Amino acid sequence: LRVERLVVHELAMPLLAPFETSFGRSEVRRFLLVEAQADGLSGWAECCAMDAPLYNEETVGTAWHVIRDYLAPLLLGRPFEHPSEVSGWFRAIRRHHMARSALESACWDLYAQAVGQPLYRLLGGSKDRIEVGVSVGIQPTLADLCRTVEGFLAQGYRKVKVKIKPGWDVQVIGELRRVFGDIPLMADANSAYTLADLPTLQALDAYGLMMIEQPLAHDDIIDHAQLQRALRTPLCLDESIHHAEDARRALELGACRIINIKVPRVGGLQAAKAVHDVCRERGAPVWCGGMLESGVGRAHNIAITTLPGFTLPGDTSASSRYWAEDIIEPPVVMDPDGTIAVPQAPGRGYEVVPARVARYRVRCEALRA
Ligand code: OSB
Ligand code: MG
Repeated sequence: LRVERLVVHELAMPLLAPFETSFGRSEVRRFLLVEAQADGLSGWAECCAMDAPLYNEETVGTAWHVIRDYLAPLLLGRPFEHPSEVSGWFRAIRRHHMARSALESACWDLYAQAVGQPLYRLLGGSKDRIEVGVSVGIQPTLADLCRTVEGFLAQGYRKVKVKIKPGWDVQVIGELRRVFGDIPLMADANSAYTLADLPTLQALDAYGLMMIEQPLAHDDIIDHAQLQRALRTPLCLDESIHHAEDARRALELGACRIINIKVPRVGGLQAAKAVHDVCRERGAPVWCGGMLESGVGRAHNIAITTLPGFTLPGDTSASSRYWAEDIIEPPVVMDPDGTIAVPQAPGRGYEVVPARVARYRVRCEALRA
């Protein structure tokens, strides 16, 4: 296969409800879709970089630039036997993992369609259903939070992750435990704390959380190792892990016991498999994180979650948790038992609806070799 044409679409889709984390608040999700065309087929993937460089250093604008001016020229017209080759073509480019991931993941989808296999099977996955949870943003009040969590629990989500920040932490977790008892509960701080907050983080230890995600700096694994030694609750790293070597070092140092794998954060599906393998060799569970993706990114997240080391429910919630109308058909649906059925059709398994892409599109460019 060789990608003959690469179409980059920029979309702006309104979220059903604003999503607030310790680094900011989103009401409209701006993101890129890439469409890799070859032999009459289109492979699709999503670039989940956000408006502003607050989660990581990438933005919609940097991703557009790096895809258009650096990555697409390395991809277009070059033949591959298997999509596992593609990430190597981008090796000379430093970082920009979300931009790289979009192109690489689109090649996996394209290849899966060309060989008539579902993407998940091509990746070596075997589950036919995946377990999922929901990530709940910071809410205006505790009562709002409880109402929101109650609604998600009623739908069947198997894990509740709440965003925390200084001043919205111990009291919040305490209230959720008081109201909902022993539910599968975790907290994600998106790097809002330092070791000076040890007393607060130790106070969370009393609540039997499944894990605390990325409490300390985005570029740290040393302080996280010190914190992990002071807590019973497992730490999970998100922002700090960019590739399989980061995962190996973090686990060997004791900086965490669990890793959140986001395909785009680590640079693509091949890289995500490598992080998964490192964790599995060391007996560390992984789960699939999310970045408020449209159905396209969600389809890739479902596929990677079928690998055997993904033993904890991920953040891949149903389309209806984010969107009035997703851009794929069928939408991603969660069954009342908190699982999503893995599609068995060739490729990503969800059709992209062109009229809906067009409705939310704000910029588009077709690139050729
Ligand atoms: O840290 O996992 C995170 C959303 C945007 C940026 C970072 C994160 C998140 C989420 C939402 O937690 C996960 C999702 O529902 O897609
Ligand atoms: Mg996180």
